[in-house]
Formats: sequence, structure tokens, C-alpha cells
Amino acid sequence: ILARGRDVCRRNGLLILSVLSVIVGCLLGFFLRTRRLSPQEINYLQFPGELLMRMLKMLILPLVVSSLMSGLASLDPKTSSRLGILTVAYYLWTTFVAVIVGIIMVSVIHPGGAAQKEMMEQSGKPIMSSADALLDLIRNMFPANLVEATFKQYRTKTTPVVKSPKLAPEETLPRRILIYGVQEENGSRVQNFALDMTPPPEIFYKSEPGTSEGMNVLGIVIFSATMGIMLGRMGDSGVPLVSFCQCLNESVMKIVAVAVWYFPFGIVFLIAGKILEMDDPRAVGKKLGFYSVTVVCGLVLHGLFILPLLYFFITKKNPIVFIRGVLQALLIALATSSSSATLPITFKCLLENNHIDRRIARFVLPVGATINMDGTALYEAVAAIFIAQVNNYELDFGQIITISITATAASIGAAGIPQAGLVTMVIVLTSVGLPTDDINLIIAVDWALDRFRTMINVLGDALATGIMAHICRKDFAQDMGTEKLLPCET
Ligand code: DAS
Repeated sequence: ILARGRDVCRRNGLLILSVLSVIVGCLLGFFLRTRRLSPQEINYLQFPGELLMRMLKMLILPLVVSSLMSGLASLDPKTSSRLGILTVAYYLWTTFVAVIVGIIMVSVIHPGGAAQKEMMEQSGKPIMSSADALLDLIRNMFPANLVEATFKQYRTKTTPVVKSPKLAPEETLPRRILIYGVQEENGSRVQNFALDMTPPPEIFYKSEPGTSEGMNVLGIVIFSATMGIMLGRMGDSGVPLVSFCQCLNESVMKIVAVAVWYFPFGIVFLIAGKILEMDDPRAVGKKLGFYSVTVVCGLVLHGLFILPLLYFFITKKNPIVFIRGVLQALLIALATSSSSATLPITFKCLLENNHIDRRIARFVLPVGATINMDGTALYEAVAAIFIAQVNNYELDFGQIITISITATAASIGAAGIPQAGLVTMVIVLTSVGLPTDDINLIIAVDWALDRFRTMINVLGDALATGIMAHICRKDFAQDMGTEKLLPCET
């Protein structure tokens, strides 16, 4: 009874602590805004939150590689190919549905009309053709250096390149987007991707190939999945590496079980630090209130109605119970706005709370964390149409279809890191000739909306894992997997 009580308390206790930490983080942030802290004091205050992010980032590479390689290697070829096809098809379908939901919401609420007067002075020209941007996405699926690629998504050098050949000498963009992932300054701070609207000097800045860092991680996923399938076909000669990956995976999950007790503390300072940095909520609310409401309504409709309904119709199980099991992961997604960083917690919730077969979770989750971003896809479609509305620019049916397709593709390429959706949005805007400069209209609320879309991204991955576990339950019931429990797993 004591052990049971301790387990219930530990599980619920951690969840309650995390909920309280979000609330305390918000209260602390808004309170400290009135104290006018210096940048140095803000820096110190953000330190515990930074530690939380670095703990999670540290776990991503070993977790993704070990779970995919051990997960796929333990499946027989028929099961793994069936699981792979079903998973990718499901992800693409739900992402496209999310885009349609976003388009309907932004067309019905029409937030751009209300914001039109304040924003009309913005204008600009596409700075990156959609072909360039899409090529960039595909190029980064094949990273030259797997290890560096994982961490590169958090750190990108900006190298000034020769002025874009497309621009005639006299033609300079009124304003250019400086897309940069601020590199680690002496290892002290890793900042997120950000878009800065600034008239840079005479050269055109563009982050090195890798603007869409998400494809780097997808490159790792493809590599690991391929290795896993190969290992599965190698029979006994592949067992040592499979065993290594299984033990690595178990070790990483044990580290997560310890680190997770630090998270509530880190969440408080992560949220408070972000609130200290944000623009004046009143000024922003006036211009972007309707826009934010449109995004949140779309995310709620898709994430808390459509996806759970899909889960119920396919599995005939109560989606609320399932979502309750991943609540901890959703809170970490809210705090970190990074679905990749949340991955270890999503794994932990699905295995311990929802009792998903680990062989399913080890494949469906890492793939989902890189290519399945329903929240991001919905957001990019809403943002593109909002910008068209602000510019009083009537999109025709063909452009709406183009936005649907490019928003789906851009969300696949978005990294599971903070504000990645803002970076890949360039593709969606250029695909329909909208001024990419206008991204700066929505930057002021992006840090907050990013948290909600990241929650829906994580929820979509988790529900997908539950659905795949249900669909493939017969394959696994016959224990098609060759996975033997290792000493570290017993
Ligand atoms: N923050 C991204 C994620 O981690 C989503 C986004 O930027 O749209 O999923």
C-alpha cells in the first residue's frame, strides 16, 4: 500500500508540481516586470530555465538514435514496413487537416481586417524564393555530420554571403529579414532562432544551409531508422549493436526519471524569464488580439476535438484518459516550446502512464517529433492568410491550395525547437508572393503562440502513437518482435 501510495503521489505529485510551476512562473514574471530588472539580473533569473533546456537537449541525440535503432531492429520487416507506412500516412493526413482547420478559422474570424489600419505601412519583397527554401529543406535531410547536425539546430553561425545575385546593385530591399540562430557565445548562452527586421549592411545575410534545421533531425531519424531496419535483417550479427542501443535507450530513460524532478523548478524561471522579455501586452493585444484568438481557437479545435475524436473512433478508448497520461509532457512543451526537448518526457508518459508498447513508441514518437507538427502547420496557414488580409490582398483558390501544401511541407521541415515555425514560414509566404517582411507583424506574440502550437504538436505525436499501438496490436501480440528483455530492462 505504501509503495502504491508513493507511486501515485510521485506521478500525480510531479504533475501537480509542474502545473503549479507554470502558474508561479507567470505570476513571478508579471511581478518582476514591475521591478524593472537590469538585463544582467534577467540573465541570472533565466539561468535555471536554461539548465532545464540544456538537460533536455543533451538527451535528444542518444534518445532518438537508440530508440529508433533498437525499436526497428526488434521488429520483423513486415511489421516495421507496415508500421512505417501507416505512421507517415497518418501524420501527413492529420497535418493537412490541421491546415484546413486553420484556413477555415482565419477566413471566418478574418483577424487581418481589424489589424489592417495599424499595419498597412509594412511592405517588402520576398527575399528567398520558395524553390530555394524548399531545396534548403531537402538539402538538410542529409546532414554531413550527424552529431553536429543534432546540436546545430540549436546553434547556427550566420555567415555573410555575397549579396543575393537576384538583386540588381541599385535594388536593395527596403528591409530584409535577418534570419539567424544566434550562435553560442563562449558556450554561455544558446538563444533560439529569431527573425530580426533590420536594414543590414550591403550584404544579404542568410543562415548557412540549415535554415530549416528540422530536416537535420529528420536526417538523423532517417539514418537511425535505416540502420534499425538493416540491423533487424542482420540476424545474430546485429544483436550486439541492438543490445547496445536498447541499453542506451534504457539508460537515457533512467536519466529522464531523475532529471524530471528538476523540471518544475526550471519551468518557473523559464516562463518568468520569457515574460520579462516580452513586449507590452496591452500594445500587442490591440493589434494582434484577434490574430492570437484565431490561432488559439484553431489549435483547440484541432488538438482538443478533432484529434481526440479520431483517437476515439479508431481505438474506441476514452481520449481524455489518454491525454491525462501525457499531461506532464504537454506542460513541458508549454514551458520549453520545443517538441524535441519534450521528447524524453513524452516517451516517459506514454510508457509509464499509457502503457504503450515500447517498440511502437520507439519508432512513432521520434518520427512524429520531427515531421508531425499539426500546430505549426495550422499556425503557418493562419499567419500567411492573416498577412494577406492585413495587406488587403485577395488570395484566389489556387493560392489557398498552395498555402495548404506549403504549410504542410514547411511544418515537416520545421525543427522541434522554439519559434522554428516562424523561420519556415518564409516558404509559405513566398509561395503565394506575400511580403516576407511582414513576418515581423506577428513576432510580438509568436513566443506565446509557439508554446500552444508546440503542445498540439506533442499531443498529436502522442495520440498517433496510441492509434498506431491499437492498429498494430495484433502484430505485437504475436510477439513478432525479436526484442529480448536485457538485464537493464528487467
Ligand atoms: N516550437 C516548435 C516545436 O517545438 C513548433 C513551432 O515553432 O512551430 O514544435
